[in-house]
Amino acid sequence: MSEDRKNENKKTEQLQPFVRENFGKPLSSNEGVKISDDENSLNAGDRGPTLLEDFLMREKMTHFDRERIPERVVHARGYGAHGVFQVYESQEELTMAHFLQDPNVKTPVFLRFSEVAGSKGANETNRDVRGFATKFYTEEGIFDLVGNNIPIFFIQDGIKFPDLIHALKPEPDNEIPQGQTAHDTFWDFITSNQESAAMSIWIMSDRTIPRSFRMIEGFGVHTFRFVNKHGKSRFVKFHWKPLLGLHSLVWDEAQKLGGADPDFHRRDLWENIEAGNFPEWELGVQVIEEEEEFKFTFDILDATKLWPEEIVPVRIIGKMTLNRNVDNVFAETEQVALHPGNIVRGIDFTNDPLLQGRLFSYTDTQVYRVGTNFQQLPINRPVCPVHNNQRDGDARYVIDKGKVAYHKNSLADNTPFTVPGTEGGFVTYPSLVNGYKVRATAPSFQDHYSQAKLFWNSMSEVEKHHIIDAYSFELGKVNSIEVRQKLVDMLAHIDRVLAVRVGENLTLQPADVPESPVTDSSPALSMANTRFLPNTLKVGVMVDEGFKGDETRRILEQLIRSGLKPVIVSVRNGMIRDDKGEQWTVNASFLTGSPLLYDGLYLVGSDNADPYFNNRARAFIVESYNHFKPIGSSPSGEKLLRELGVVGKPGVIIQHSPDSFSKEFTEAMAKQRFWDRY
Ligand code: HDE
Repeated sequence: MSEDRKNENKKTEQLQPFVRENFGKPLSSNEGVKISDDENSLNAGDRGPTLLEDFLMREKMTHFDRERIPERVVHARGYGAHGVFQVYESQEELTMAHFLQDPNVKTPVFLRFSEVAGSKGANETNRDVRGFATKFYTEEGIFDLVGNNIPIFFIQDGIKFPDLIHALKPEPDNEIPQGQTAHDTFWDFITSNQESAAMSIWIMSDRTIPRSFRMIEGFGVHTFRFVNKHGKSRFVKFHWKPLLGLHSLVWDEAQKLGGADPDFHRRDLWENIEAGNFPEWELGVQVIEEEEEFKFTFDILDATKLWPEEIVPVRIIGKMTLNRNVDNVFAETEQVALHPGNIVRGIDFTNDPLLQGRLFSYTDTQVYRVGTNFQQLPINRPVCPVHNNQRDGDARYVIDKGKVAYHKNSLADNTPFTVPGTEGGFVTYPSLVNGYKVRATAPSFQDHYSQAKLFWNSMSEVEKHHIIDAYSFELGKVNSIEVRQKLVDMLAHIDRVLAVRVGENLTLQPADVPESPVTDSSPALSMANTRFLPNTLKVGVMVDEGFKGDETRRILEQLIRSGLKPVIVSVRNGMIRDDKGEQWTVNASFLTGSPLLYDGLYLVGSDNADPYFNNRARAFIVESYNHFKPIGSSPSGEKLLRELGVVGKPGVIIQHSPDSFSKEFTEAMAKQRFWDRY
């Protein structure tokens, strides 16, 4: 086996001793005693009381009673998968990080996506920032890039994080609403902390209602450092760009999906990895030279600011592929302990005050939530050797040999020994720090509206419309008129038109305040400029008894070849016959399926479709049409589309010849939404 292959398999192999296969094995207690009866407690007589000596029942119950660990305070709802990362070419000019040197090295990764606000059981399609947290198991230790799908953050100093989260979470008196920002305390916090202005407009954009985890961007958010082997440091920001492009749901769809499939995102990720459609992201870096730190109109250490790609280009340096689902969600996804403080040689921190706050919080939370020895759990263990003098603590797994557990010693030749920086030891970059001890925000952190305006200027008309609707929805759910007014006034600092349009929906006038003078835009921020592909999009194919089998098969084969995933939908689950009497498997009935679950519909129908079929197909089409999705139809279904008055509308494609239909329909699916329908 080649060296690279060994490297790639290391994490998988390392997990193997911990993976227990229970299938076909005898039942035993945790102490290894084989169990003869697991359905009856030990009772005094078959109608008598249970005996305290029933050690098997007591073991089962005490373990069950402790099955939950505290959920994460934030990002509780999450889902993860394993994969690999590979750099395209050596980055030694920039960094000595081992995993960024050799394009042949495949570094194992674990990626956990999450929602910030919702608790562990929340709907997955709520409007929310998504966590995008990657653990790299490098040869020189663990590097965690614990980011979000939005490049900036709400606040500038970590000390405000508990306040933000208290305002964001369900209100404590009635614990309403779950996993949502549309309530008084959240918007009270935003409007009382104007540094959140730019983040507020990002979260009102379509980015917070993604179509799929596979179609979101990831950002490290903070400014880190890259340090090369000559000790030269540069400022760096990390980006993840999805190869499937950046795509979102529409708001009405996202809300309804909460009911149709609360597990929409995890199901999508799980199913695609199981089917071998491995999601991929390219890693990009923006780099600023040390000497250029003060060259920009924004402070590069302020986490409420991004570095526009048009000013500081993103260099693509490698690719991550997710290729394996977990074996057990609790053991892996729930127990994974990510921490922005986990860095390796070649990467270092900056004085970004938000990052500094995070460096304390994450280990603290892991020790409380998972336990002192959380780093020894299989999902958290590095792939390289670990030797030190830390000992004991609850649930210690590793058995350290020998009597010496201290540095410096002579009894064990002073081992484990320290490693100088020149030989691979971690050495902190010696950045200069001087100043008075103060509790203060830098004056260069005070501009809160320029980048909010930049984002607004960069949006397409459709995106602007969605942002106005989103603010109007959220504020409409806020009871306090004062808070509503404060938000409309905050928007007036960003853009007058935005403030007036939101204000109109709430019968409020924006205050007369100075508007940001920024006229620039950053095309890279608009989702309209992403890539559009048909790959892995789902087509609901509605068929009724006696449908044209040969023609449908030919079309579906062409759709599948172009990457689409047909789902056969019909009146009932099980099987259905075509016009030749051949049996087809039905994947979903009108009852178990939903137009919300498909990216487009193809109405095959049949020449003699029954009234119930037509009735349900009509409802599916109306819903998909209202969500701007492509709709295709065979000649048998055309009559129904005519009745609905949608023939000739954008993205509605009637089949004249099977081949040209497949091509046209695939193109429409790749486009995904037809905003010009109304
Ligand atoms: Fe976090 N954050 N955070 N955060 N965060 C946690 O750590 C915290 C911040 C992010 O999939 C917690 O293990 C503070 C920014 C992700 O397991 C906790 C501050 C960004 C995840 C915590 C921030 C994030 C977390 C909860 C302000 C984007 C989920 C449980 C200084 C760059 C990781 C845990 C996973 C999780 C604290 C700000 C992203 C409580 C104090 C900025 C993706 O430690």
